[in-house]
Amino acid sequence: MKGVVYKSTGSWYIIKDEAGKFHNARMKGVMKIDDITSTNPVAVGDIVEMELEDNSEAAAVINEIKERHNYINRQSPRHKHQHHIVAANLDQSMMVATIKEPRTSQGFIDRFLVASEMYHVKPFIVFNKSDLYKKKELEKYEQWKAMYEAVGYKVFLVSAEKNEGVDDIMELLKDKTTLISGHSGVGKSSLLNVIFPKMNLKTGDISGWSGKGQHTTTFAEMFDLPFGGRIIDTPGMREFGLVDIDKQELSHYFPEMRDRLNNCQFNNCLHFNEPGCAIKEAVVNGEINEDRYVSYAGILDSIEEKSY
Ligand SMILES: Nc1nc2c(ncn2[C@@H]2O[C@H](COP(=O)(O)OP(=O)(O)OP(=O)(O)O)[C@@H](O)[C@H]2O)c(=O)[nH]1
Ligand SMILES: [Mg+2]
Ligand SMILES: [Zn+2]
Repeated sequence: MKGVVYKSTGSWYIIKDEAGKFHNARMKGVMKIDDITSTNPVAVGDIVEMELEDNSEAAAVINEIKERHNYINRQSPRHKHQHHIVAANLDQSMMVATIKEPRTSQGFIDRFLVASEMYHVKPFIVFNKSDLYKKKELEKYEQWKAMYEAVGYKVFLVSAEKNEGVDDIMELLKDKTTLISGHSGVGKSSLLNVIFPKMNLKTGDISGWSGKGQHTTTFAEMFDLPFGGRIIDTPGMREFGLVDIDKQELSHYFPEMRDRLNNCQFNNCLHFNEPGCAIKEAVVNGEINEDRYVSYAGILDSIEEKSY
């Protein structure tokens, strides 16, 4: 019987079958998986083949994972050399960021954008908690909006608290499978509760939330949207460690660099110290935003060269 994984705790799963019925499932003891270094072989969004156990209606065993159309992978927070598949079979990804309580760094946003580009998932960015923004934060928002829109990413300003600006996002979510990501406490679950009040997701309460990233959502979970489409809520992440990336390919995942790569003098240019570099020239001319270049350089520096 075929089904789609809606929730994964790492040891058991909730799967919706083709008739729309939900089953609790676990993995068959020994299952051959191609990516043995992953901390979670089955991820939310995966299409699986399962077998009902002992004619029981509710319990199933997963015995096959269908090939993924795409997925987003990150470094496991606990094991640096292992991967963690955030979700599979996505149409787009929504980065929820905040400029206040807490402030999301540009480095974090850019890493997430790179990961989305790498795995062919179309990202957009939502700045939440606009009700808390004063002049300084609104200026920062305008600056970021201009910078990201120039590169081709959609940017939105919303308040889940005041239910402001959310309609535009709903339009974008319709009939798509969307992954939501961002630091803990930025209001991912709160936003989903505004989009679909019946979800009634648990959100962190202000008094208990210290700003240190006490996670309220603990497992990734997918929901069907009433107006069509599916959305995946995820636990907040502190960092987004990229995996499976070479220094050489990084600039391909910055759209503003991708378009200019062919103009560099050397075809293995890392756009760092090389002469005749079209990317650095574009930064100097103001055609590439300097802050984006700084992000690029930071990520480049963090990529360990594979030793063969
Ligand atoms: N002022 C303000 N507070 C908000 C807004 N959206 C969410 N919050 C508050 O921010 C806190 C965290 O919200 P959550 O929705 O639990 O955040 P989350 O991103 O789901 O967090 P994790 O599940 O831990 O990853 C809660 O206290 C919310 O009430 C907003 O638009 N404005
Ligand atoms: Mg949450
Ligand atoms: Zn170059």
